[in-house]
Amino acid sequence: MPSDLERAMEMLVTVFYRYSKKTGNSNTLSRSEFKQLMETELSTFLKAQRDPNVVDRIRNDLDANGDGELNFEEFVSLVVGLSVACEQIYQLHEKQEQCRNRYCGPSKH
Ligand SMILES: [Ca+2]
Ligand SMILES: [Ca+2]
Repeated sequence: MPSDLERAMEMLVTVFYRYSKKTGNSNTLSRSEFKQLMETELSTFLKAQRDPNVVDRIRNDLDANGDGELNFEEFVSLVVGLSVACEQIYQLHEKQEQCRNRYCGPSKH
């Protein structure tokens, strides 16, 4: 039975290939494949963005070797970046909880 982290890593690869296999090079995401991935898998994140060109902007940032396609390594840096942002929110939330517990006492008696 795989651990949560092992499953998460496997899912990352699975999701990447679900989109990268659609057209052209099956190991890389083209512009439209990446757009589909973002719109389907990260729709909440996308909706929070005001820049209508955010997908293209992110894609340009991620394309480290400048070949116009995103390989798995390039794609993963997006996931890492978003995970770090997510962890910061988590940390903030934890601190609020701690703060509340310390100053207002635990909510359940
Ligand atoms: Ca492809
Ligand atoms: Ca690339």
